Amino acid sequence: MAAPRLNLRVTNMSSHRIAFLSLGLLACSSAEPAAHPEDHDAAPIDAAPTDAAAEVAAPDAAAEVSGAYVVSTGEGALTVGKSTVQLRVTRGGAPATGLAPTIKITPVMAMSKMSHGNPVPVDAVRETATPGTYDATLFFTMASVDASGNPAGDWKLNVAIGDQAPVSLAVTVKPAAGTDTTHVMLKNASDTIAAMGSAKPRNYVIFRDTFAADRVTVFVATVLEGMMVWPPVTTGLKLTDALTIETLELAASTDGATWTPMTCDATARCTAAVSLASPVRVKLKINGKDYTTDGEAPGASNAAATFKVTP
Ligand SMILES: [Cu+2]
Repeated sequence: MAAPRLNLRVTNMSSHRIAFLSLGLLACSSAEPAAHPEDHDAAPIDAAPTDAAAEVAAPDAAAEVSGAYVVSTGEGALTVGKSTVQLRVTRGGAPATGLAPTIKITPVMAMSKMSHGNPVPVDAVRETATPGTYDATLFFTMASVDASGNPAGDWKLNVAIGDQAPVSLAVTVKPAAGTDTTHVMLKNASDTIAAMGSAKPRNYVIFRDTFAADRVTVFVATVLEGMMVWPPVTTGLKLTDALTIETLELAASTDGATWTPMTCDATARCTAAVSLASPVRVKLKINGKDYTTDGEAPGASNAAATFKVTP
C-alpha cells in the first residue's frame, strides 16, 4: 500500500515562495487576483519541514480540525493530455460521500519564472463506487519534467470542497506515453492576450478526449490573461470586454478532404462521427474567424490541427 499522506506534502517551500513572487509580477496584468489559487491562505494540511522555521505549520493540526474534509490522492497517474487520478476524502476519519458537485480542483504549476494553471472540465470529478473516492479527470499541457527529464516545475492540485479552504496536493504530471498526439493548439492573430505589456495570440487547446473507431471527441479550452484561469470553451464564454464567444464551429476529417461538423456540448466536448484514421484533423472557427496553427490566415499547411493516432 502506498502512503497517501505523503502526497499531501508540499515538496518544496522555495518554489512556493517563487510562485508568490511570480504571481505578484503577474498581478500587474491581471484584474482578477481572486482567481489566483495561491491567494488562499490554506496552508498545506501536512506541511513538510522547511528551512524557514517560521513557515512550518503544525503538521497535523489543520487536518484534524473538527468537521474538516481531509483530502489525499489515491490511485492513478497524471500525464500530459487527459488523465485521471483518484481523490480520497474523509471527514472525522470516515469516507465522505456525495461531494462530487462541490469539489473544485484548480491545478497550478509553479515554474521558475512564472506560475500558471491548466483547464478543468466542469464534469472533472466523479464519485466512484468506493465510498469517499472520487475520480478526477484532468487535462494538462505541461509535464513536471521537460523532454530531457529535468524538472520543469511543481504541479499542485488545489482542492476545495464546498466553502472549505482549498487543500494543496503536490502531484507529478508525467509526459504522455506513446506517440499519439495529446493536444493541439489553434489561434488567430486578432484574438490576443496581454502578457506583461505585450499582446500575443491566445491559444485554444484542443485535447484528445475519446477517439473511438467511429467517433472522435475532443475537449476545448483556452486561457485568460494572467495564465491562471483556463476556461473550457463554450458559446457565451466572455474572454475580454471586447470578446465573447458567440459561435463555435469545429470540424473533423480523417482524410483531409471530407469535413464533418462537430457537435459541441456544455462540457466543452465536441464530437463527430468519423471513421478513425491517422491523422485526425480538426479545424476551429470562432465568431466566423478561422483559427490556425500559426494564427495566420488559413493556407495549405496551417488550416487544421492534426492528431497523430496509433491505429
Ligand atoms: Cu508550466
